[in-house]
Amino acid sequence: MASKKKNLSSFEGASVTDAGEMRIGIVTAAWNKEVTGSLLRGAIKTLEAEGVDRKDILLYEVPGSFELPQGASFLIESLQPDAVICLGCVIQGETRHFEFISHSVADGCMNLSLKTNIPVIFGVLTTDNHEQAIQRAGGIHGNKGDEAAYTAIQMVNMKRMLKKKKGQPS
Ligand code: RBF
Repeated sequence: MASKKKNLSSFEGASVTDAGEMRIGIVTAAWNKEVTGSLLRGAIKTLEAEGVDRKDILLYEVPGSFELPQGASFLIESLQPDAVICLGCVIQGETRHFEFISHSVADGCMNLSLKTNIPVIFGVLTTDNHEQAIQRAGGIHGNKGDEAAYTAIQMVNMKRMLKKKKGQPS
């Protein structure tokens, strides 16, 4: 369960600066669109509120969560954004697809981010049922799309700060 401290959409202590200079890609899975659409609206709203220009938010859709890492990879290769947010919703069903898909997407996002050194943010809900997903996409547990957007900005910020520091005498 998301505690208030862990819930970044209500985390005011985050040192978020300079988002006006950022280009952020968002790849959204079409599966469970009611949920992923809410995640997407939350992410866009947060990026804009933090100063990212609407034209610098690059929106793309893939069929399902399994395709998110490859969609993010295509986006990075073609458009070189500062970060990519992957949004999806995988709901536990009767089959083991849930685990295969969830693990593949998590590993895919991590591997891509380490390979490219571009933050690839894991904004994928993995829930037992539809109701739990709704509550994390603008319901009582906040909106994980907002959190993914804050995370993207914070990671780009960190990369830029360290890059600047590298050029300075210690
Ligand atoms: N994609 C999702 O984003 N969320 C799901 O809950 C989901 N469940 C799936 C269940 C089954 C049995 C299958 C075959 C696919 C599912 N997918 C789901 C789609 C998957 O991410 C991918 O788009 C397809 O498997 C095609 O590669």
